[in-house]
Amino acid sequence: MDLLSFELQISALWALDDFSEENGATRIVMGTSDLDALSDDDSLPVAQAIMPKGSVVMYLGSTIHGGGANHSSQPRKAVVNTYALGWLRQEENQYLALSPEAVASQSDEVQRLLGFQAHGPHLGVWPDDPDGLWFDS
Ligand SMILES: O=C(O)CCC(=O)C(=O)O
Repeated sequence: MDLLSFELQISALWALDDFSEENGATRIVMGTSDLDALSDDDSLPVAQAIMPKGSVVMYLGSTIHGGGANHSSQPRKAVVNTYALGWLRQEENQYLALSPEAVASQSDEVQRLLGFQAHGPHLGVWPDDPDGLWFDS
């Protein structure tokens, strides 16, 4: 499967205040997945998450979105939970369940599936790579 043929991220944005046009409720460009398409087509519909406090709007990581201008006199508060594939862990803690030798005997692909990989330079890294099992993703 091509790495970019599936979604890597999904976000849930919870409104802690009423979201309105005036206070810049979240705007989502419908049907977008890349900026090139947007620059070629400025007629794509933009939805605005006008919703009461306590509501949630969810969007895929590939969807172009952002906060609107807040023309009210109050801040517009929200909590955003973003679930990104690179941050997920498996249910079983394979780091403790498997010995380093058992992991080392597996292919690189299986080691990655077991969670022995880093997500970028800062997430899931182990300083100094003491057993040689960690590598760049
Ligand atoms: O301010 C907003 O409503 C959008 C926030 C946003 O785009 C984000 O946190 O990813």
